[in-house]
Amino acid sequence: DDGYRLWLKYDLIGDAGQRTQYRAATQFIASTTNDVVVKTAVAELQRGLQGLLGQPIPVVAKAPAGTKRGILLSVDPSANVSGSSTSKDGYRIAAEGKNLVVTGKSGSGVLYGVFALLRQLQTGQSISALSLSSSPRIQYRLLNHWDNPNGTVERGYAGSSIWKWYELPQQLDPRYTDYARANASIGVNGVAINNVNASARYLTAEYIQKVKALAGVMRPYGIRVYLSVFWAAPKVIGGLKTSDPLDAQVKQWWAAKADEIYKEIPNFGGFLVKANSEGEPGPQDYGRNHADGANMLATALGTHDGIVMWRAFVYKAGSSDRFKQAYEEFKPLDGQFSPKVLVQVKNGPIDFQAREPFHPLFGAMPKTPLVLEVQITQEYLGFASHLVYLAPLFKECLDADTQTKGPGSTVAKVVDGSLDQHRISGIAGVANIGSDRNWTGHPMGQANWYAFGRLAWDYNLTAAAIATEWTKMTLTREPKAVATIVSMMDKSRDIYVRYTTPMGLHHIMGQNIHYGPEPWLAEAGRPDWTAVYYHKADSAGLGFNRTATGSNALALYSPGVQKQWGDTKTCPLDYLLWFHHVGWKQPLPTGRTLWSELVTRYYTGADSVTWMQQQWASAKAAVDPTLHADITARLAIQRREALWWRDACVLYFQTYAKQPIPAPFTPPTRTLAEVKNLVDLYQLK
Ligand code: BDP
Repeated sequence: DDGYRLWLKYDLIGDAGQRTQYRAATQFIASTTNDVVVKTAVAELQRGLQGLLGQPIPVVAKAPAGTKRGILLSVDPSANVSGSSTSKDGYRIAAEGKNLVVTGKSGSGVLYGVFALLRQLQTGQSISALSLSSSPRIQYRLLNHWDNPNGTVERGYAGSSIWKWYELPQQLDPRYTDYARANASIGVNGVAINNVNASARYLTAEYIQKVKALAGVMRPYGIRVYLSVFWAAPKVIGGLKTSDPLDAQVKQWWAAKADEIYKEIPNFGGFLVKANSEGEPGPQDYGRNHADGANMLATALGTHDGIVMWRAFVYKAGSSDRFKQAYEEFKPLDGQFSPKVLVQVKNGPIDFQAREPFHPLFGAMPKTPLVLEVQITQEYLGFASHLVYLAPLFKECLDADTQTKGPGSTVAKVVDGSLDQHRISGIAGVANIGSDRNWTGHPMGQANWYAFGRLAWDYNLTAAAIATEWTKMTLTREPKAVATIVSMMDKSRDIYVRYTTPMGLHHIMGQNIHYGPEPWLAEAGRPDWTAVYYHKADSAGLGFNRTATGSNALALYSPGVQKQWGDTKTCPLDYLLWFHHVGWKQPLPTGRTLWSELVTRYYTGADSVTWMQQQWASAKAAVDPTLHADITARLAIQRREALWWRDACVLYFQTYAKQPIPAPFTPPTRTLAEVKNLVDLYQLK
């Protein structure tokens, strides 16, 4: 198994009894509509059933009279579907007489219903008397590709870009279709195809033709294409002297550009913008603010059905605490954005660390729809070498209670628009997809793509339930192996945090490359790119004091959150060093001192990787041998690098704590100088 088929394997179901039952209920597919997405649904259902049941299923216009049982597909915009009443993507699957009827509120709804039905078969559920009804809670469910025109992928670890710009538009790699299928199967309905550090090239007439070709592949799967735009495009490719959003010519340039795009791509989704962030140009270059920029683009979209997703990932050099900067720039703009604008906010205030508190902007901008941006690609989570299942991380943010409108004001409710009654809502995942045959490099990275889509559709699903679905569809249906793999996946993110950044440590990774440990990093392009800026280790203790006696970033949260996190006695240990500078000898609720707890976590975290190796080994007989060997090898890398992290961090922090490694742990056999040298070698050009 080379992993190419992802979770859509459709291999013959092994259990003959089950196969017979499924076959009896799926003797035909009846569909009449000409909707292009429904046609996709029909083809997918046929393909899936043929594979799973080992026999061809005829497609007919009308359910035949008689005893034959089959599946009817239909579109009914007024269908009663549970969940969101406004979404057009909902579906219902219900038994009607002897048949099963999949009703979608639109063609896309039918397609999502078909994938849900196939999932039942793939995971071995009964389909007799099936009754399922579901609507996505979030309207815009996007992957963000950080892919460049030259085929590289920023922070991509699975080969190069899947988009072959030099071949487009004439040549369409069949992979584009498989990509669209995979996304549709988990409910993703939009893709921003290029890097937020955008090239202006995508807005040229030549590239619009290429984008159009991709949009044509995506459309039958209910997926719209979006572009990240380079703010200075009017200057760079438009020949204008300025990119000032209030300049009449600039406004006109963007409006004409939007018209040009929609003429070619009538279902174009809209623009994603990174502006005045990490050196990218933006409206502030002309003394304007983010709202001026975003609103100008929204106006340029005019009556076209498109949106602007404006990123809040900004941090100016020189301010006291990077944690606060996005909040300080964006909070005052709440209420000033046009209705077509959504502000896109990363899950945490710094930058996709292995664990962050939820971003303080969630709940703080009630008048603005906020898109939650998470990272599926494992930039700070071990690239494609470490097995880290990310659903627990995504859930931790979605479930976090901002308390801004009383208890239960979760990030999820901010994002789905229900807390503040927004008409539009969105979620974005930075893709981990590349040209590697198995798409994600690490075969288990596929589960993170899968989990993102499933949670974007329904954030109430549990991480374990999603892992179970994915494992059964992708790796094995042998019950004991499923349980073993799911438990390993479910714990993997916590394990990663323990051996890299326990108790709220953050941003202590290798410079630029963002891999491996470098807690001693003290010199960089700017202070907030170093590690010492964040951990603040000294002879007294460790951690960033963000309480009122420190940077007071805590004040950005609602009073209830401040109260809990502001006191070392009530602050969860997982967030402790995010908010407090804690004495090395301070006792913690675990009964250990800070130093001893820190060392314990590094050691037990690294040892848990050995546990993961054992778990994985025990599932060997139930998993395809090629796939099993691939993951076994990656786990060996992970174990080696967990020890690297452990040794680097305990030896370095020990120079401040000045205490021995507590029993029962054995001190590292290498010196700090030796471990530092490892990092230096890693970063050699
Ligand atoms: C950081 C990445 C950088 C991205 C940036 C962003 O290191 O490559 O461009 O996020 O989100 O995490 O804009």
